[in-house]
Amino acid sequence: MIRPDILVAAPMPLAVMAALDARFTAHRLWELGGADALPPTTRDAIVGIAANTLAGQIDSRLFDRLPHLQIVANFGVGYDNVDARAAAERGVIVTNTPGVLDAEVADLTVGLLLATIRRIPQADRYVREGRWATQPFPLSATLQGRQIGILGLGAIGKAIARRLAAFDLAIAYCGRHRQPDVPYAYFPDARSLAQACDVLIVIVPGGDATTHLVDRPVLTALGPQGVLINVSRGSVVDEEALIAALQDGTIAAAGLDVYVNEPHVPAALIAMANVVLLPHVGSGSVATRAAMGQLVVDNLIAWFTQGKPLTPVAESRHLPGAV
Ligand code: 8YV
Repeated sequence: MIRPDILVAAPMPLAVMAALDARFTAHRLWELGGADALPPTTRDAIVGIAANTLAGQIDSRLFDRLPHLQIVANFGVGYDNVDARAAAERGVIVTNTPGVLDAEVADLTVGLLLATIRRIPQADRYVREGRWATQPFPLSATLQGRQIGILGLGAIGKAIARRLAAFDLAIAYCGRHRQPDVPYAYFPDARSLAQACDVLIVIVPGGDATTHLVDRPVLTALGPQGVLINVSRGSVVDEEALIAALQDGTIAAAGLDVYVNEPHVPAALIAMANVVLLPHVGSGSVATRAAMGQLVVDNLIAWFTQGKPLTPVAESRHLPGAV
């Protein structure tokens, strides 16, 4: 088989890099000094990109430099790092990694929620600092009796809802449409959902349509017992409004896996005792990252051998080969 030239935008798990090297001529962007440094012969040869949410924007600027690009296979279910509309205009297919990480992210979300409300990391620090012998750890708030609001009831949102239903909690959701086949209460916008709940779990896709969906009025509606959990994208929450809301008691606590300017976390959040901060690890187990990487490889192979990607994103589905 010919070995198509692909650009790997950021390092992938080692086994995934090996699988890419086995089937493709894989150009490592981080070793080449960035897109502008690519020699013209390489640019002309590249027909695919293995992208990663960590690797910056894959957009028209890059597409302009790669005249023979056919497919962008993204390592991640979210693909706000890829301008999928601009890609479609050029006939370039975009794929993502749905399905293989839903359970992992949902598990982590439940863990982060419990950690935030029961103050598990703070309790761990308390023991390590030798403070238990002096005074018992202060009692925490409770998860029990809470009204859970899920902002974005896609596959991961549903996996979170199923898990929290097993905790005997009332669940409501907000999304673009009411879903007739789910047993949870529906609210048409983030503010009315927050008004009805005291836990708000953010799991909508990132991008322009959801930027600052959670703003000051939504946080005010969540209320002084309110807990915000964000496992989607930092851009969905107005980070400054969140910091102010945590500082002045508008809401009680937050558990965050994502931030506006990753990997930089605002010093104001780090300084607060009522937040639990994770370094974007929702899908971050060895097994799940391997499954995501395999799906990136399989999408590229399916495209170049059969002209048919496995998991094209919505913006690509009208393109030849994607249906
Ligand atoms: C990242 C994610 O892809 O799937 C997503 O949308 O945010 C993550 O799984 C992962 O952190 C690798 O960059």
